[in-house]
Amino acid sequence: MFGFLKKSPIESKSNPVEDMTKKSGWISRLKSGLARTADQISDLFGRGGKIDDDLYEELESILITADVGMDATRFLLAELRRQVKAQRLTEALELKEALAHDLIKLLKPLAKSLETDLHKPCVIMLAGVNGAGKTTSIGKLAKYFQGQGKSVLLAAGDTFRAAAREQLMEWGARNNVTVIAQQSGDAAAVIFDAVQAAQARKIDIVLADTAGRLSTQNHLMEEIKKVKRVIAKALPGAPHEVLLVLDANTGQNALSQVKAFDDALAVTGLILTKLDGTAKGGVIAAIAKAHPIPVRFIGVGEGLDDLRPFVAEEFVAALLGLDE
Ligand SMILES: Nc1nc2c(ncn2[C@@H]2O[C@H](COP(=O)(O)OP(=O)(O)OP(=O)(O)O)[C@@H](O)[C@H]2O)c(=O)[nH]1
Ligand SMILES: [Mg+2]
Repeated sequence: MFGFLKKSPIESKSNPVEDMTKKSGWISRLKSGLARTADQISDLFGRGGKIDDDLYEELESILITADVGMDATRFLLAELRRQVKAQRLTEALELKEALAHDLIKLLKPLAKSLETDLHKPCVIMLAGVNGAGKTTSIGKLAKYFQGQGKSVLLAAGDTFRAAAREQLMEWGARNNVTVIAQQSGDAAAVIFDAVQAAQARKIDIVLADTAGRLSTQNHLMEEIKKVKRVIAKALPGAPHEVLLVLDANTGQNALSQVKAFDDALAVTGLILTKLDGTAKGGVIAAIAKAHPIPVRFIGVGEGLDDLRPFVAEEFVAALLGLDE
């Protein structure tokens, strides 16, 4: 019934046996990350029975607890009631199936993959609050793009802490890619140099790290806007992608981060990290409803392979605990 899980694009080139192992590892991590929500859904619908007001009410509270948020929850419930009426559904399990379809419909528009072939170098800038997973995601993205046969260069644009530069250098060494860094200097200057170096060396992709900041820190938001303007001076049209990195554990707060960073930087894509932890995952639905921006990648761990493109069907299956 729910056999809609698709093959992820990253696996298209390699060995099929290896792919199956990697894929099942990925799915099981995602599933265990979202298990809290999936367990509640399974408990609710596992009882079977008929569709009634209690079922709707319990579903509403599960969705809100799962960080789906009031707006998206109300929207989903209204959609479900409409379908139940139109299709004359009566069984709880039919409601679960309708929920899966509605969630996929809501999330599918966010599953747009990042196109890096249109520009050379394609300059990708990462932003987000402190500790969201920017630097770690850059490490994983370097591996991901190299896996597609692309050359990558990293820009150590977090110039606030020496440790941040070293952290990026380490990811660079692990992936065997060049990291452009300066002992001192500002973020804009470092990334400007990196873009020029990438042009000179005919590199395909530049990944630019930036320091974590809260959207309420006005001077830091001004600083990152300047970083973006300076990148455009090094290469007109760049940055080609502004990725906002969100920690899935921040729940509804992620939505305010999306709004604030989008206002400041015109964010073109999101990365949702730490879906392997205690995250409830529903915030993607809240974002899809209130402020839709493509979710380019999701992260389910600290390892190099723990980042993949967002696939709506795969995500919904994990969130609702559906069988493949
Ligand atoms: N479990 C888990 N941990 C992650 C994931 N992504 C990042 N982390 C961890 O989160 C912590 C912060 O990650 P960083 O990449 O340093 O975050 P950052 O956004 O660069 O942080 P600042 O530069 O301080 O703003 C590290 O301990 C990472 O290993 C993920 O998908 N899952
Ligand atoms: Mg960092």
